[in-house]
Amino acid sequence: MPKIELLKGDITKLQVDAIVNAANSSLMGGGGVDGAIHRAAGPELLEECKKIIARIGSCPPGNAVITGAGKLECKYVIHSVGPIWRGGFYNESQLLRQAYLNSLKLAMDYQIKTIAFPNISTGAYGFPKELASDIAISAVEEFLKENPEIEKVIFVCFDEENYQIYKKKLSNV
Ligand code: AR6
Repeated sequence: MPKIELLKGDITKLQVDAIVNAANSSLMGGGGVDGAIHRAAGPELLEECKKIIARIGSCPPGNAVITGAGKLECKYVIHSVGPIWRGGFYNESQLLRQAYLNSLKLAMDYQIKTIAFPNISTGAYGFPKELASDIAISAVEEFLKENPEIEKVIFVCFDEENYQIYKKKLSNV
């Protein structure tokens, strides 16, 4: 069975152990997938995020934190902060890679077996989609090689452009 899967649609509907949120450093919610996840999960999610921020101050790009999932079908939400694209001059690629890897590390810490990612940074944060998909796929593939305990990683594409990019690149999995 392939370990990496591709889906088109709304990540909030998935029944997996964890879904990843493309959050911002404040963890206070926002638009895009972040807004959709907070709406679907209900106010509990924001309460948990507030507690984390009270403890850590902020969640910088490349980092991730984990909460419960409120009313969602999954067990956990991993809030991962991608970089804002600023022309590629500010270490954005490395930070995006870290956003994926740190999410997967948290998944390992919590014995998460199935995890779904949105296309972090490719919406409001403007990261070029082709480049972002290369980084996301290679980070996940490398991590899975070292950590076979994770059973399934799903890339969830919401927009058609990302879906077509991932479909082309994952046609061999
Ligand atoms: N399910 C899956 N993917 C989605 C959904 C959904 N329901 N809705 C949108 N997407 P964005 P970013 C896709 O902007 O670029 C927020 O305001 C969308 O098509 O959500 O990392 C945060 O609070 C795109 O491919 O996140 C931050 O301030 C992808 O999700 C900022 O935006 C990411 O787009 C983060 O920007």
